[in-house]
Amino acid sequence: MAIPLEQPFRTAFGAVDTTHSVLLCADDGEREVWSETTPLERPEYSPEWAAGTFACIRDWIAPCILGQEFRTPGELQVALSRYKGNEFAKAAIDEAWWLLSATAAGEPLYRHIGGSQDRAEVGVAIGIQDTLAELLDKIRDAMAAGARRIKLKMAPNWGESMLEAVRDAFPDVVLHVDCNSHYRLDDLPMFKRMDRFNLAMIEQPLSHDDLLDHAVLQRSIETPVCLDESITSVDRARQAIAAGSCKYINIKPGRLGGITNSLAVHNLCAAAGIGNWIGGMLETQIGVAVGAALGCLSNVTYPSDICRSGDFYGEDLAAPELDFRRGADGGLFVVSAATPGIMQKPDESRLARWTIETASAE
Ligand code: OSB
Ligand code: MG
Repeated sequence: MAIPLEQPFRTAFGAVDTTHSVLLCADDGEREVWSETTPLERPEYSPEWAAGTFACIRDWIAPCILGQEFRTPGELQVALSRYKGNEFAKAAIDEAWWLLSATAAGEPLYRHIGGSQDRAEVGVAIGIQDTLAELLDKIRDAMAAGARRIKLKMAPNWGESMLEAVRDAFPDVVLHVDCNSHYRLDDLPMFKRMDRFNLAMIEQPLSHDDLLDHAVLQRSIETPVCLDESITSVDRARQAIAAGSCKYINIKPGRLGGITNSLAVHNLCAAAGIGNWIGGMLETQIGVAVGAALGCLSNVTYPSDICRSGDFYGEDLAAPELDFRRGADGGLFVVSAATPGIMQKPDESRLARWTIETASAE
């Protein structure tokens, strides 16, 4: 699928104006579910990209699991482990397994995966803007709409002086930056200076596949480091914790190969005193609903990037919209306790309009 965004989303790796997403419709003979995985069009965030993810599912992963029985998520993981990497591709299958399992059990997804409450706190992520005035307006709007924290994309020319202006205007807002792996250890003096901004964390400052340089950085600064891109498996999370690479790990089910690994990383972090929150990849309301279910887990201690449809889309592929609460006790999604699995499904006409390529088991 290629789904147009209302406005381009600019980050250190470039501007995204269309979400490239793979939608999977899975059927266990009795029920049908839809899952979504959104690696982006180009391999700019991670080594995966949507057309490659689609081909990987079509040519390798689907043939290896179709028609077989997987009674536990662990059995499915064993089958998927035959192929290396390609976590976004595996995520579509693993999420479908969990949605079928939740639907068969008659349980909402958040409860089926062990969520401790039916709500998930959220913040807003704001991309690189043309001017500081536009950025300050967007922060003001996001706070007024109930955001519990603000995340700003950071890049060369959109760094310390941008943060200086934001902190002048909003001294007390809970704030963090996301560097999308742009910097290197040579930039250590800048990260040391950034302690003065009292940021809640710095997300993925160094290389997308690094753990060790992040450990050096975390030892040298006060501000917590949060890893995103680097945490592509349960083993990588364990190694990051052991090395002291971060104080937070953001959980993205796509990047981690699905819900099974997301739960394992969550539990490892809870045991180690590492905070979690749920990341976003410009998903439609299907992916957002899965993120919101994960956002109900007990070790999600910081507001998540779970976006409202209108944050990025003029028209969303999927409906209904999740239930967002504003106001003093707001800034959170209340997930549906009434529907087994998740409520969200693609709209047929939008599905037809935005589909690039399809493949089916028959
Ligand atoms: O690094 O978290 C990221 C979007 C696309 C790719 C990578 C990232 C993002 C976001 C989106 O930051 C934030 C959101 O969904 O609210
Ligand atoms: Mg990130």
